[in-house]
Amino acid sequence: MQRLNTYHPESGVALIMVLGIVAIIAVWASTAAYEDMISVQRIKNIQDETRATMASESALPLVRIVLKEEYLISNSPPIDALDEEWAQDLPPFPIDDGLIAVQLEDLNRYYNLNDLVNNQGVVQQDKVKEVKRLFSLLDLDETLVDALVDWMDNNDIPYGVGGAEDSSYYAKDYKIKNARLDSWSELKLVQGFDADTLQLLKKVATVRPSSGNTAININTAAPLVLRAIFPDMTSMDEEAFFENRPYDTLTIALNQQPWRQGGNPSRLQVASDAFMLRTHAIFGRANVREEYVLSRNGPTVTLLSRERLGWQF
Ligand SMILES: [Ca+2]
Ligand SMILES: [Ca+2]
Repeated sequence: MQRLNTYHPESGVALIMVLGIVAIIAVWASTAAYEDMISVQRIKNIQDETRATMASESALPLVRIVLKEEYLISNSPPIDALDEEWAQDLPPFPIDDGLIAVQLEDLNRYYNLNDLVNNQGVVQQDKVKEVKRLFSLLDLDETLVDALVDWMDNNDIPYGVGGAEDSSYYAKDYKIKNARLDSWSELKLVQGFDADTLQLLKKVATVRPSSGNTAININTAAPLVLRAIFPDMTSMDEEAFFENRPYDTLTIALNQQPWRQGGNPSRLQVASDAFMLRTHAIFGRANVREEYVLSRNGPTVTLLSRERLGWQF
């Protein structure tokens, strides 16, 4: 009679090996499935990011057409004002299964901080006075302007009481620039310019290529900008001036305004020649925000710069 349950050590080893192999296969299978899932998600993310970038880019030709048309139908001489079509807020609109938001504003409403120095990198005292007034109107420390002047001016001599030349940046992993700003985000590198300062400043100032005397459009000028240029202009004067916008000519706008004394109107205009296009495209988990700076010369619109503000998955 054959005995049941006879112990065979070889079959025990075989069983352990089989169990081991099964376990390894199970781990491999779950890892492979996980990696497949990651790969699929990665491809999906890349697709979403590409579609978001393309959606952002598609706003550019559209805005070129709007700006060109606006110029062609405008008065002669042309004016740009806040009641015109290009200046209206648009709600975000869907494209396929994504969403794009577009905002267009002229940059001539803001004070160009690059005007603080001239094309040779020498400080312009009249502009420093204006920018300090702007800081003061915003309740910001006006000695910050000294550090900004030093960031841009071509010498190593600290300017004013808040001056900060290269020696102030020894602890940083970058050196002082001694040249004009290339972008708004560069301001973060300047001593004393924290996030709160930039947030306030963004309401009145911009950073763009400068001739040293960047034009400001009185028809779109942001609150406080004209008051920085005209020290005698009160908040009530500003309110009254804004109520009567748009103005067809500077002569009409400034005629018999008592506050025009003491200010320099040489850079004021009634039209704009630079625009900022902001886009925000959302596709799946891709979130693309970009800023395009455009210049307009007559009906010709040229892209000056493009900056990606960040995206996330
Ligand atoms: Ca200096
Ligand atoms: Ca300097």
